[in-house]
Amino acid sequence: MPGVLILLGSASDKEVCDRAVAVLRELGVAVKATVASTHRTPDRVVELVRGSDADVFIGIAGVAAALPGSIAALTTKPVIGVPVSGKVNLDSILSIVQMPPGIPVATVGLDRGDNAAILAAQMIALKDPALAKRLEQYRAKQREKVHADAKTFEAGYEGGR
Ligand code: RP5
Repeated sequence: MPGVLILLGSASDKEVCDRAVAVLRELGVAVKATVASTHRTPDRVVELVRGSDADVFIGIAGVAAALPGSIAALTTKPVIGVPVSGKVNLDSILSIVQMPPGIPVATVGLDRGDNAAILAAQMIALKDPALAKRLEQYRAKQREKVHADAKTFEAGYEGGR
């Protein structure tokens, strides 16, 4: 399946995955998501990554979040890592961002499955003009929302005077 393969370290990361899947679906990007823990099921991670024809991988994991790095070790395709929040937070961020030289993972913010999805779509859009156009429209929608919010916000203050 060309598109995006998302691996979650645990079903407990589902909420972050849902955000990524929602954005990818909105952008019309094929996506498959499944649970595969690099600590608890290392063989499953190897099988899934080696057997995948995805263009981009997203690894979502918390605590000692080795999953995105493990995916990156198995492929030369781009890997995006999403650190999941927990009791400490910096644990997952540093585990994903501090990759050794030669095996990069593009790391987005804590729980930012949505940004991982957009970044993945931007990568795929380099060779997909129709997707590039949908990304432009997605950006335009965000712009319009800020303008609308600004109007509502200002009107709220004017009403309070
Ligand atoms: C990580 O450990 C997972 O990605 C999850 O964020 C965290 C906790 O996992 P569970 O104990 O909820 O399965 O591997």
